[in-house]
Amino acid sequence: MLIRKRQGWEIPESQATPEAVYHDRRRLLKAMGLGGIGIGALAAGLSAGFLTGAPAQAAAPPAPPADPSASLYPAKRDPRYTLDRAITPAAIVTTYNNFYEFGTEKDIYEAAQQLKLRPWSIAIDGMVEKPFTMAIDDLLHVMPLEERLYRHRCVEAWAIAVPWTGFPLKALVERAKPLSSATYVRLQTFLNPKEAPEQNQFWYPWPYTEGLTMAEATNELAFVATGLYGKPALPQNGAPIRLVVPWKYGFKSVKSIVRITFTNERPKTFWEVLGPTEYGFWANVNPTVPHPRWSQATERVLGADKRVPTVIYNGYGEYVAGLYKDIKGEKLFM
Ligand SMILES: Nc1nc2c(c(=O)[nH]1)N[C@H]1C(S)=C(S)[C@@H](COP(=O)(O)O)O[C@H]1N2
Ligand SMILES: [Mo]
Repeated sequence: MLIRKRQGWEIPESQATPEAVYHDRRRLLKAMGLGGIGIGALAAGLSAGFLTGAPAQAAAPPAPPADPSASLYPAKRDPRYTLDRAITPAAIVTTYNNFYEFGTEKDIYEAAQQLKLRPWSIAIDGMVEKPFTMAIDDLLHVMPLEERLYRHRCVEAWAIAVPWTGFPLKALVERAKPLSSATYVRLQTFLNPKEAPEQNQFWYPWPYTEGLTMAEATNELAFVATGLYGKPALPQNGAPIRLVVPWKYGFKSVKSIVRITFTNERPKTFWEVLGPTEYGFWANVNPTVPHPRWSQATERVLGADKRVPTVIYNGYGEYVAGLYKDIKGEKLFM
């Protein structure tokens, strides 16, 4: 966001393929590998496979390990959360991403496949009765999984609408048993430069860190996503577990979380450290408060080829406006 030079929201129309592509992504990838034999490889691949008598399948890439949580999806949709727009095609949401650990452009989805999703565990620590660590699959089995349709508004003024699967952050906070003295929760992404090459760039304050007040974290809208489009999440979208806080700019929705810390100090967040005059702790969506370098009045709806007016709290004011009514002297909208 800070260092981008071109308009990354210009998504080529060719990427706007139907949702079915996502639903069959693994099979598609496999088919593409096999397709190499059928098409291009009639030149190259034949020598490797056919001429030596090896089966054609030998040229296919190894299938990714089956996701152990796959049977939990799809979860029942929670009808309380409705959209004012169409769900964005999955092919866009899974190929147009911000995930700086894998690069600063929008096309990191291939690089992100290096992220190993198992084993994965989440540490709960800080001001809690008793710190603990939990394996993702154990957590998934005790949390109340549901599907919610949420709008997402990036600070860069593009927007998507996504069917997330996950559970309310509040359920995890309750399980963590924070002390009454805890006033903030800090959420951190993994740190592994071997899998995430951009984490070798020392000028970034890795690991990516975000934070919420306890009141925000226990608001019913604050969601922890473990899947999308009725399937386990993919690495590029922050698998296996990410935050989704749809009334705030997208950078608050920290991906691929490994640690959740309860504290009485306001967390210093990744983007706030990098650009304190442009990105703050609160980052609530507000069309009337421009970013120092661009307007926030409208947003580009990916896949719909149009701009629409941005709405305060991204349209979720009825849930969250009350959180801020008594807060004075804070930059709530950056
Ligand atoms: N760890 C981590 N989390 C992150 C980011 C990131 O670069 N690293 N980018 C954020 C930003 S700016 C946005 S808009 C959303 C994008 O989520 P999506 O790619 O799943 O749409 O992830 C957020 N979470
Ligand atoms: Mo963003």
